[in-house]
Amino acid sequence: MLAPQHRRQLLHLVGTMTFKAPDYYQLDELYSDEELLVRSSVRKFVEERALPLLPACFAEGRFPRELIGEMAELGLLGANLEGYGCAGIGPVAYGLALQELERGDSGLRSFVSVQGSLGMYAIHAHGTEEQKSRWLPELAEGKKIVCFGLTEPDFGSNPSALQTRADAAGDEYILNGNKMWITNGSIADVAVVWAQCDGEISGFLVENGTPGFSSTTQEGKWSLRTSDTAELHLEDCRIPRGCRLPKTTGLKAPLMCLNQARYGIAWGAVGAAMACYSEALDYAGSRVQFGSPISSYQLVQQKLVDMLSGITASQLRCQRLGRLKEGGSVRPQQVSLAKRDNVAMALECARNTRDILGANGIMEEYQCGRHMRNLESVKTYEGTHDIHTLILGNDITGISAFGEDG
Ligand code: TGC
Ligand code: FAD
Repeated sequence: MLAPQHRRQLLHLVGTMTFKAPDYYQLDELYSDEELLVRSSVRKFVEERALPLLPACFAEGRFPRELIGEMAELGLLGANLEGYGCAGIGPVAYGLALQELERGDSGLRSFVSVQGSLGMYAIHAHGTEEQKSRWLPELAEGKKIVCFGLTEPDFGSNPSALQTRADAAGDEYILNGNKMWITNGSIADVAVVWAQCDGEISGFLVENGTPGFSSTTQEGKWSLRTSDTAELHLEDCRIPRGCRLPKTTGLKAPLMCLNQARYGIAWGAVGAAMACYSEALDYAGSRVQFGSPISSYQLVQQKLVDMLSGITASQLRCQRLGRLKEGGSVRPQQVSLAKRDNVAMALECARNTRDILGANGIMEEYQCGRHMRNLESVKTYEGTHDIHTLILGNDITGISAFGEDG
């Protein structure tokens, strides 16, 4: 249920929207007023506040930090969590919000996914009352930023064998290891770090500024350029015992967080696809070649129809997944199918749009190239496309094809 202060903020924001999203199967009829309100307010925010900034941020390789406050006011940080100043919206409203953010840019959605679904969720689900009260309100207000350090240089798809260690020493833990590809890594006030401890994977809250803890921004990305990505270094980093997330014993704890973020990505990808489809449809209707708009040619129509068909299938998948999540019966493998297929669909839409735009498709002033480059990262993170194929293969055959460690 949407908290009253967030509802007031959303109503204030809703106005005339210029973007008309494809809704071929009239899914809007299936959303509640509250879900539609969340969607339209985030749509307006993206249109008026984010999209004017995002192309330049992408060109500069800069995360638009100035948008954090407004996203917090909209209740977008930890939006689907209950209490501690979080908005407490339902899974479908949350999905629609992420869809709109990623219509702007995958980097913007990434920030919100990591802050809420990975970092805040980890503390909310696995933390003590003291850890929750200390961190969650300020994280929801955007006054503090969190990152989630699971991946390491040598352990990406297979985090079960990660090497970072936490060794107990009196009333402290000593952490040693390196994390890589960490979203929000160099701007975070606190990192959720996953480490081997007493023979199990466990989560630890490491504050920025702790001696022995540092980060290095990963420069040179041609994808997700509006998102901060960093390496984390832990060198004899001592933290109080109370910084361990007590309910984390085993890989299941971080995987539970990934589930939340993968769910959001499934919706987000639809937003990126919508942005591309809309650009392709507009362009094809106005670009004249051989005496007619290119939208009048069968081959171009086929591409447009393929995009609409993919978007519609993904919208239906999200809708159903959201209702299952609302009812508490969604399975991780169902989330995997949606993350895998919706991202592949969005990437295909971005590539088709680039093609329909001809030479213009490679220009920064059009969105499809930025979305296409971003979606290459989205395809890889939170479990690669192929890892989700193996998760599903395992589910339907009962046979794990991950290899020796799987
Ligand atoms: P496995 O034996 O299958 O599972 C271990 C335990 O965990 C349970 N489990 C899950 N629980 C909740 N959600 C899920 N999705 C779960 N998947 C498995 C499982 O039931 C078991 O529980 P129990 O009680 O029996 O102990 O573990 P495995 O070692 O065989 O690993 C399986 C595998 C390969 C699927 C897993 O390691 C995996 O998902 N790998 C991909 C790694 C990944 O996704 N990394 C993401 C890093 S974070 C990130 O990318 C953020 S980008 C965000 C942004 O910027 O937007
Ligand atoms: P690898 O695991 O080395 O995989 C390489 C290739 O091998 C892939 O194609 C993969 O599908 C394939 N492969 C691997 N195993 C198998 C197998 N058993 N069978 C068949 N094929 C296989 N991580 C975090 O912890 N926190 C973050 O905030 C975060 N943010 C990220 C942001 C960005 C921009 C990017 C690009 C990544 C981020 N990641 C983050 C890391 C991300 O989760 C990993 O990149 C991802 O899990 C894949 O790991 P890897 O890159 O090491 O690839």
